[in-house]
Amino acid sequence: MKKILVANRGEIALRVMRSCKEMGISTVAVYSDADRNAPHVKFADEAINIGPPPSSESYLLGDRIIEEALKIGVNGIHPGYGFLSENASFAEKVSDSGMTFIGPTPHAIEVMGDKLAAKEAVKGYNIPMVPGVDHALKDPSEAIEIAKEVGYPVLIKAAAGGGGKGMRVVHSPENIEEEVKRASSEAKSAFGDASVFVEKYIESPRHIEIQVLADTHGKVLYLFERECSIQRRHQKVIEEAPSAVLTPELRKKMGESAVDVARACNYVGAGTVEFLYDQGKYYFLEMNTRLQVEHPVTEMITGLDLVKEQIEIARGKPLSFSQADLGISGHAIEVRVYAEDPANNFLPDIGKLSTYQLPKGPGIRVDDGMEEGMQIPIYYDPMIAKLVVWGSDREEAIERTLSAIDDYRINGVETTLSFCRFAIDHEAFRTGNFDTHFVSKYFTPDKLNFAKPEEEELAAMMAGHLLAERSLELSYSGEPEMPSAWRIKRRI
Ligand code: MV4
Repeated sequence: MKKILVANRGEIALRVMRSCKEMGISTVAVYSDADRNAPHVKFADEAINIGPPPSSESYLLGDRIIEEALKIGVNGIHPGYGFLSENASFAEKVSDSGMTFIGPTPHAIEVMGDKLAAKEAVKGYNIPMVPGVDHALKDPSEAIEIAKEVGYPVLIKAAAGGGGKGMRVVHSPENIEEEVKRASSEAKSAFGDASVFVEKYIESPRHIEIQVLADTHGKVLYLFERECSIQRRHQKVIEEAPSAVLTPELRKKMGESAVDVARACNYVGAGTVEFLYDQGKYYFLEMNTRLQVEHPVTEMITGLDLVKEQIEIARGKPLSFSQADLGISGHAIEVRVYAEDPANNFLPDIGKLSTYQLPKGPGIRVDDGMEEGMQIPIYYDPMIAKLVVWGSDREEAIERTLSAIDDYRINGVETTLSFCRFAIDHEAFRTGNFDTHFVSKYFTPDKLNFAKPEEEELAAMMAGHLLAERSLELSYSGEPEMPSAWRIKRRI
């Protein structure tokens, strides 16, 4: 593979191309009209315009991308995440056209894309699963029987589901048939597949996922876990590795379960196996057959470059290390910086990055796809950057992350940085005692009104100064906004 096309945009396109460059592989970017001047286009050796701004007319046009790739002698296509990354038919067409799809086989994508097919595939492996059924409900009344067996509350899930769509929690038999019908029709319209099933609802779980790597020679390894419980409406906000709750024994067991899941679908490449964790127990949820947004925390604690590994695997090379060679070094935290206003229900904020200055310092890595002066396109995911921080232990990683957030300068749009600061500085996060309900449990917009210690000091000094002036009965005609110094809102 000498020339790789990255069928994506933004930070992940850049991330993938950086590894290609390091490996001496030439890079091809694709871009929509909205991304004409985007950093990923400037970074690439070649770039191809693939259409108008909407994804459905550009980044999702698999056939068009393949056609353009063939014209310029591309050998491999990396899909990044989102867009075409978990599209089995795209993966197949790439291979059929004689190029290499840098990812798993269409079969693995297909099996893991359907939660019931995934459950079926892992059956022979003794992998812990949430109590429930392993087949689509034939009739809504079936749910009553299952719920009786596993006990309420239960969760109705769509087989083709993702991002919480088609999911409903049910607490009693009265409305269960109604909810099954609703979930089913929601699933039908969202995924074109009305199949739903029922599981025991785990009320306060943590979301822990395991990174795996599998080569084409039958070697499958686990690269430990990522803790992803801090999320808002199924959108992850903060991820870390390792998890504060796993013991070495449980880590090994979950890792081996993840390897089994990968084996069950003959997985090849980098993948992630998602588990729910609750009180020392874990349950297999699903497998994501792509490189994930939060992969850098795994890179930081293992010292590996996952994109490099993906490419070497796609070339047919055997993995150059084994399980015993892998270990966890230190602790890594990722915060996602979105152009969203946490004070206003996380409404996407559009605008120009009038100031955009990165934090610096030991252990700090920023993966981004934007630069100062750039208008954030409204057509795509509003993620500006991922701030990834490494420390020798969890405390150091936390302190470094807080400093980095404070040093990040973004003007022109509201961002989720202030929200991330709130979360990381929260007692529940610091002690590691949290679950997937962290945000709804603890966050309200008033929590964003905080100041750095030096600002509080400054405010106190100004206050003292004002009082002194007043007591001397000097006519104070200061700026009307002075009193707000007591409630400085961090503008980051
Ligand atoms: C669950 C669950 C509780 N019990 N399954 C959410 C999306 C999909 N990937 C699976 N999800 C869940 N499945 C059972 N049996 C709770 C969730 C869930 C969740 C999981 C991980 C991270 C965040 C979440 C937020 C809400 C619900």
